[in-house]
Amino acid sequence: MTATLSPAECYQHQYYMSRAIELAKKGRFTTRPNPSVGCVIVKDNQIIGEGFHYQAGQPHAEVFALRQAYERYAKHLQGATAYVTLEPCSHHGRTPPCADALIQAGISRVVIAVVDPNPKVDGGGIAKLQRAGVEVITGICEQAAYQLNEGFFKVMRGGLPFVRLKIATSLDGRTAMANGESKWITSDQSREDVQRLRAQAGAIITGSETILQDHPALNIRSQQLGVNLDDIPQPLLVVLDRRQRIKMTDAWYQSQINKRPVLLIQDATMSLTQLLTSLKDNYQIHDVLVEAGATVAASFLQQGLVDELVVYQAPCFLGNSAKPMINFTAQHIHQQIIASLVSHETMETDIKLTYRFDK
Ligand code: AOF
Ligand code: ZN
Repeated sequence: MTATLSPAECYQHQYYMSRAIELAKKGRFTTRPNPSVGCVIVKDNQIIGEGFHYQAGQPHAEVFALRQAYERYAKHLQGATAYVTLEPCSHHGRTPPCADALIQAGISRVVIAVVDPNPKVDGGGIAKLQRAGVEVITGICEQAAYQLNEGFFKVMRGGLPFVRLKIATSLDGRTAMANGESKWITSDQSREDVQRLRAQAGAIITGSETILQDHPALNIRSQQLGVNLDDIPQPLLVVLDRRQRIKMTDAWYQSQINKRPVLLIQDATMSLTQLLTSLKDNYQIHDVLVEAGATVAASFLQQGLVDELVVYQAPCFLGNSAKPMINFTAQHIHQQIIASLVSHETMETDIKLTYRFDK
């Protein structure tokens, strides 16, 4: 829908939308299960209001931006343009519809990056604005806005939660010594980065072997996430325990359930697809982080359930008796699992490699 815009208009819209995307990112660890959304209000080529959604239940991005615009510019917003990274909502949820708030404020034009696929909205916000005579432009910085909330879009469009698999490995593809020792192969910066992955996830999935071997905390504890730690919901910890080796009376289990939600999967008949379906339907989870051993990692990969693989590779060799990063067997080259590298970054002594899988 940008076809009729001149290059100069396109550039202008992209400029302000980029700012709205930056604002949206400020909520990326705290809005779950809601999407991260940013909004900028522009009048006479000046930003007069900025806002972003911070937590579910709190006002949406548009409301914060309008409040700031009112404060700075009185109530005369005629002629102003609102840039929003997601279509303004049209439903009465935990908060009233943002489309109504924009109309009542007298906003003349709304520029939207991406349509909200939530069935409660899904074009309803755009229709409402247009009926009220507000000009609507969509599709500005669409890809970047989509990337803000990949899990939300995937689930709202009928898919399973977005699955990210994280593996910390040596140069020879090993994750720990045979006796379980693994602290620490990767750098401080890599481990700090994992805190970001956890803070974006509604659930962390691990296996009973990892729990019994390492007693890991698998929680968010970093003070460097740019937001108050108390505002970040601890992800649901999902433990795959088909052999029923973990007991509710275990010290580890007791220590966890006092601090965060834990889901123990002891039903051997439940498939990973059924688990992911249940996480989205019953727990409103859109993003999952798999932090597990080689067997669980292989199951997710072989079943084609991984959207993104993040590998932190440390500059060491652990040798042949150390544990492999992935546990699967293949006889023929056509049985290989192929990933596509999308980015690489250094993390002190390590490299962070991010891969996607063709679906
Ligand atoms: C917007 N602006 O900043 C956000 C939107 O329960 P509620 O009332 O918070 O509504 C949540 C839904 O609203 C969410 O699933 C998504 O469709 C939309 N999020 N919409 O206009 C915002 N965060
Ligand atoms: Zn809204």
